[in-house]
Amino acid sequence: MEAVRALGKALSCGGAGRSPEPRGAAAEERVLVINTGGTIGMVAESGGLAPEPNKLVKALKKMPMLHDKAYAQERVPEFPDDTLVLPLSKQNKRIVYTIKELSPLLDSSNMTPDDWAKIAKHLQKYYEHYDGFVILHGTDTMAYTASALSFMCENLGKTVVLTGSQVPIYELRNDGRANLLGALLFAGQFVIPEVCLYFYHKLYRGNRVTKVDAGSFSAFCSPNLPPLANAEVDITVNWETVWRANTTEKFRVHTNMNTNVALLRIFPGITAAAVKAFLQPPIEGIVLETYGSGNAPNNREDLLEELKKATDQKVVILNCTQCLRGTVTPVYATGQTLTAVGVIPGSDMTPEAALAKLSYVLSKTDISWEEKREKLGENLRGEMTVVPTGAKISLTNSKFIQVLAKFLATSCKEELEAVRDALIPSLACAAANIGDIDALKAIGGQDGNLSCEDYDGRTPLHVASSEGHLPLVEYLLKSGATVYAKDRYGTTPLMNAVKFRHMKVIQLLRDTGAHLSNQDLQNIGTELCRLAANGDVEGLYAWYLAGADMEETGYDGRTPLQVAETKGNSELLNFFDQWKTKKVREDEYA
Ligand code: ASN
Repeated sequence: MEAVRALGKALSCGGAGRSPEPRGAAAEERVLVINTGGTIGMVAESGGLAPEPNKLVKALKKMPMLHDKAYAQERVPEFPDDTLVLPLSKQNKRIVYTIKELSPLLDSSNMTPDDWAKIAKHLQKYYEHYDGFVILHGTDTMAYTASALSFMCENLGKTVVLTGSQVPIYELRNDGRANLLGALLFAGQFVIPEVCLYFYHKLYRGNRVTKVDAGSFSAFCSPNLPPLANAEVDITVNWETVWRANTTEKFRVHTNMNTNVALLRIFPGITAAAVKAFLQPPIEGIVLETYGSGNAPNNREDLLEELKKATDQKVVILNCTQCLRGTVTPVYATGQTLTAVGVIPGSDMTPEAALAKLSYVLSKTDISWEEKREKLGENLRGEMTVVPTGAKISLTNSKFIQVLAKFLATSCKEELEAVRDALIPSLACAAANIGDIDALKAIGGQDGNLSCEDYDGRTPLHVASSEGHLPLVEYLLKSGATVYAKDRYGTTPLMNAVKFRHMKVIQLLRDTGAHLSNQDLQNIGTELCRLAANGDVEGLYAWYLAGADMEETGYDGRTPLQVAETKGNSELLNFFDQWKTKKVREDEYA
């Protein structure tokens, strides 16, 4: 928390004595850029293109589209050296971004699971300090890293975007500038709580992409899932596709991936000896890349026998198609035979995602081998399609919207969609206001996004937190509502719960990863001293639960405890006594 506050002070209006940000000024969002290497920051050397350390920040500072020098100099003289700021966005936001360069910078062909763990640990370390994250990465293995991070990041609630380029950013014609800018805008302006990959105007789900072109700016494709967002003339986010953790658990990273996994591509004439050699210990799991909709020869007893022997010995085999697009289905006898020897159908996962999932699931020590097999068939991070295609819920199935639409005399699908988009935020906030879970369920069931914002940027979670509707807050969180939503004043659901002193809601939001921001902590010492001066124990307890530091000093340099001591209020002193011994009793204040 100290670090957040230090950064907050450095980036705020210039420290003590300066007037606060003028009313109506753009909101500042903080993004951490983790530079791992890749072509984006490479220079030509005698041995070919290679990453060059300590060069990127200096170069970016000279690019007006990626750094607003005047703003940086005028508003924040203490701007740290590694921190840059984008020009004002169309959405009236300032994205302040800090670049952390990993050492050594790597061509992504040199990356290993240890490097994924290094990135994940950085995400964990700085998670509460930034609104979103960008990872600069080489394109060659970006799909592998994106897939791996999607599993390693558990209960993710913030936007993580991997990007890079095909041509170094230092060259006149390059794709690095646009890719970095797009990634920063997504990470800073939207809460898309996924590990995403941004490339050539499109934001993809990271575990759905594969590199398909070595010589084009459009290097990636997401064959089985449309992009999460398109950055064309306008930025459009496909909110209904966005994957959400649906949990009340805090963000954490899982880094000890199992490396005894491999990819095996079937081909006509593959020998049983080759398969046997491949499946020897220490191998614990393989992704079998099969033909078409998951087929392998069913007239090759020798091959099937090797596969059966391996699954009997608890080697996990996951079936994915060699085709770029499509899914594993039990249509053919040649596919069904594989299931019969214990191979798990992998739906429409990319081989990159399947390998990462295998590595992640096999590394879990708290579940049995049977449970691991089960997990591999489940959709853990949106990496596979579980709803049969064609069964997509369509707007015309929605009774509720139809009734409204009829009332409004609309007729075509586009009109219905427009009606839905316009009404859902208000309806969802109204339902949250009266604590009506059934109404919210009905809205959610209409394809409604329960993180939708009303005209003031307020989400149902803001409203439910203000009202203290605990079961509804829990329902929203489990339905994927984000704890990091900010309304137009920069207020989060946590601050709403603090303001209206709903202790159980504060606790639940904190458990889900909510934390106080720099904005919330400005003048916190003075606020705590004011509460102490008023003998307002409940107010102090609410801030305490939200994570505020009770030792903050007020404008006159006194701590809340010192103020309490001069007041001599016994309830207040009792609270501080409990706080000192780290034993604040919930039942007394909640
Ligand atoms: N070899 C480079 C890398 O993956 C390719 C690139 O970034 N375009 O690091």
